[in-house]
Amino acid sequence: MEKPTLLMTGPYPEWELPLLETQYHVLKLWEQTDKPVFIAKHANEIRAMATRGDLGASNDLINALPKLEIISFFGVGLDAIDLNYAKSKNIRVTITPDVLTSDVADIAMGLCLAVARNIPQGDTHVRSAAWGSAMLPLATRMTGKRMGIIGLGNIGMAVAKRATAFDMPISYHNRKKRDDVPYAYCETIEALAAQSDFLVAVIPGGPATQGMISSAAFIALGKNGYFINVARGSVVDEDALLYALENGVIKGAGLDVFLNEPKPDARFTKLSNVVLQPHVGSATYETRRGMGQLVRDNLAAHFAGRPLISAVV
Ligand code: 8YV
Repeated sequence: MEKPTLLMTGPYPEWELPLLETQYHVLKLWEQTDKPVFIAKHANEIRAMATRGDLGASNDLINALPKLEIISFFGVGLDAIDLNYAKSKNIRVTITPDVLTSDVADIAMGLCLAVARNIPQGDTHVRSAAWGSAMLPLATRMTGKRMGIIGLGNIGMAVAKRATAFDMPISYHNRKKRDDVPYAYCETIEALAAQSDFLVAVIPGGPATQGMISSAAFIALGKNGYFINVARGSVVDEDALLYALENGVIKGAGLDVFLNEPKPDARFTKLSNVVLQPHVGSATYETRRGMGQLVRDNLAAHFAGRPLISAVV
């Protein structure tokens, strides 16, 4: 039987391509100089798309592919696709949940510790041979401080589990109060911020959460509070965050995501009270292997006529 044609919007870890190529005729969109011409040429053969959270699938791209049946995301973020549009075109959409939960929660905790305990500064201190001649400023304890989680989904729960081991009392904000957790619920982000020392964002991006964490939240978090973002840059009013960091409205931030990736606002790099990461929440061998496997398993299920494993549409 002829292999179905799969359009990849961007590269996956290098081991994935040969695995995909055993099952599909793979087209590499990112290598094309004239993408619209390339799409037009292959429009009638492309039955599947493998994309990433950051690249998504625009309505224009979906519209240009009349034979498209399934879009498989390497990631869980769905802010770069219009799900209703995909649904209206009868296109299935899958994501890679669960396999990345622990790693994203781990990086959230790592950022909390890194910014509060000045880990990057300590590293620089040793490397620069300043140890012995200059003193590092004292850091802030994390154990026992109040943890506030914006978005108590799977990743939020994994953050709560880790924070519990740090003896942190936990509060959260969600669209709806959860009846199955022992944590304190706050109806607004500002109320949550007011009772947090570490405020961690793990909500999905997209229009519904755009700029949701605003200056009012930073004022409520206060001058001893830390803001951590492992969700999407879009969930924060980034100017308000920069203002808060530059003017001591909050103490510091640990950021894995930004509004403009991969070229975040340069003002972040001038600040000494932030720890910055290049969107690596899920970037471990273990998780990326799990994500690749789940993309392939969903595609295989689709073409075998079996139920999809992790479909959102
Ligand atoms: C990935 C992510 O970095 O799952 C998501 O939404 O942001 C991350 O896991 C991304 O999808 C890989 O490109």
